[in-house]
Amino acid sequence: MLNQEINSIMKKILLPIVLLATFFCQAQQPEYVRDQVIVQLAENVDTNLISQEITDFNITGSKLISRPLNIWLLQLAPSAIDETIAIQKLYRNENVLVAQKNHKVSSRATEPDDPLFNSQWQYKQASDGDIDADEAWDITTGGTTMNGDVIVAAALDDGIDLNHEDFEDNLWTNENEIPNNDIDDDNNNYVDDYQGWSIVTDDDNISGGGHGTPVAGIIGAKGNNGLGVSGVNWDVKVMVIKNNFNTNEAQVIEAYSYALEARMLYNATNGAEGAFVVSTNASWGIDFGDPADAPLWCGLYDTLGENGILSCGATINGNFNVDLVGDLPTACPSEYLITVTNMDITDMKVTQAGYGLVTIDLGAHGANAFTTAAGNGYGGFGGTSGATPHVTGAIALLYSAPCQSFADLAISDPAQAARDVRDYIFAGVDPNPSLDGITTTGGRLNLNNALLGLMDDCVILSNGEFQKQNNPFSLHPNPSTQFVLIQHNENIAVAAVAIYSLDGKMVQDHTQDSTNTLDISSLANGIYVVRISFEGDANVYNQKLIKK
Ligand SMILES: [Ca+2]
Ligand SMILES: [Ca+2]
Ligand SMILES: [Ca+2]
Ligand SMILES: [Ca+2]
Repeated sequence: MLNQEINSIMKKILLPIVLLATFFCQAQQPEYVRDQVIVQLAENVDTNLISQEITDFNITGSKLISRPLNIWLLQLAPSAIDETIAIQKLYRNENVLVAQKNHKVSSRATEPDDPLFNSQWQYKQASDGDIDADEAWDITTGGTTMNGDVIVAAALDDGIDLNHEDFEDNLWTNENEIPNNDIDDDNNNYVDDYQGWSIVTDDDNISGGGHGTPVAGIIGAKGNNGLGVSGVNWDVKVMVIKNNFNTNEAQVIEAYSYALEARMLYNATNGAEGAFVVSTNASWGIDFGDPADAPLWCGLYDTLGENGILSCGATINGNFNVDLVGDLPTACPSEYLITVTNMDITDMKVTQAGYGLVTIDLGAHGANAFTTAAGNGYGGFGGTSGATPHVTGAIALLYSAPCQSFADLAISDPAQAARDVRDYIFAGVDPNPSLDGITTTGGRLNLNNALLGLMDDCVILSNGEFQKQNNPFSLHPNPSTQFVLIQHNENIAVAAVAIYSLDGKMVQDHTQDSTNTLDISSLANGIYVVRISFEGDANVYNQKLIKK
C-alpha cells in the first residue's frame, strides 16, 4: 500500500568514481590479413580440387572454417600474388561461390574519437557482452529522421550540469521561446521554458544533475567530438525536465505532461512548433508501488504512446519479482512503457535488480556503465538508473535510421511507429541466460540488432509504405566490400535481383538473371537495398546491404 505522502525513491545513488581511461595508440595496419583469402566452395568440393584447377598461383595451405557453409581459409605463398587478383582468378573457377579477403574485424565498426570511449565497456568489449554500439553506428549515429525531424529524448531527472563540456548542442532548447522575459513567447502555457522545464521551481532552471547528468550522458553525450565520452546517440536533443526525487505523484504527472504537450504540439503543427519527443526516461520510481493505486500515472504512458512517445522505466534495485511485489512505474501495464533491469560488465543480471516475467522487459548495462558525471567529469554510473537510459537512447537512435518509409510512418502514424520501435528493441535483444524466464524478452539490449531489424523491414520501393516483412533470404557477408552471396531456402529459386540506393535509384540490375552472387565493388560505401523476387512467389522482398 502507498502512504498518503508518496516519496519517490531514487533508484540508485550516483557512483562518483572516475575510472582512469586507458589509451592505446594503434599503428596503421592493413585492413586485411595478407596472403590469405576466404572462399565458399560448391557443395562437396574441397580445396584439393581448387588447388589442382588453379595453376597460376600457389595455394600453400587451407583450413575448413565453416563445415555447413563449406567456407575455407586459403593460405597463399608469401607476397606471390596480390589478394585482389587472386580473388578475381578464383572467381573464374565454377566451384568457387564466394571469394574475399580475410578482413580484420576491427575495421568493421564505427567508433567515435572521444578519448574515454575505451572505458565505455557497455558499447564494446572483448567478450562481446555489450550492446554492439560500434556496429549500430555503421548504420546511423543519430541526429534527425530522414525527413529532418529533430529527434528529442526527454530525461525526467534531477536536472543537469549545464556547464558540462560534453553535451555541446545535444541539449534541447525551445527555440520558439525567448528566455527570461516573463512572456510565454511560444504560447505553450509555460513561461520562459527555454532550457527545458523544472516542475520544482516552475521555470526553466534545470541546473543540478548529480543523477541526471549521467542519465543524459548515456542517452546523448556528444559523440565523436574528441572530448570525453559518447552517448548511445552521437547527436540527439536531450530535453531535461527537472523533477528531483523528493517529489510526489502529482509532480510526476506534471513532468511527463511537459514532454507530452511538446510532442502533441509538434504533431498538431506538422513540426512547426513543439518538439519531436520520441522517448522519455524515468530512472526513479516507487519501490513496491501498486499500479492499481496509480491509474493516472500508469494511464499517462498510453497517452504518451498514442502521440508517438515510448517511455522507459528503471525497475527496483533489489532482487524482487516485480510481478509479485509491484513497482512504479515498471509494473504499469502500458504497451508503450519499456521496463529495464540491470546488467553488469560480465553480462549477468545484477543480483540486486528487479525482474518479472510479465512486468520487466529486458536488461541493459547499468553496473558502473561509464559516462558523464556532474562537475564536468566522467565516471561509472550504476543501478537500473544507468541501465534504462541506454534503452531510451536506443529508441532515439532507431528514429534516425536511414529508412525513408519509417520516417514517414513516424509522422503519419506516430503510435504505430512507436510500437514498431519497441518491437525491434525487443526482437533484437541478445538472449541472456540470467534473464531467461524472468523477463518478457529473456534478453539484453542490442543496439545493432534492433537497428538491423528496422532496416530489414525498410520497404522503400513498392508503395512506399513501411511494413514489417518476413524475409525468405539473407545476404552474406553483410557488410561487404566486394562479393555478396544471396542465401535462401533451398526449395525456392531467385527470379530477379536488383540493388537500389536509399533514394530509390536502381544501381545494379539483375532483373533478367537469377544470380546468387552480387559484385558490389563498384558501389560507393553506404547503405543499399537488395530487392529480390522468387519464382512462383508474387511478393518482392527487400534486404538492407552495407557496402564497406
Ligand atoms: Ca560487440
Ligand atoms: Ca513557452
Ligand atoms: Ca519568454
Ligand atoms: Ca564526447
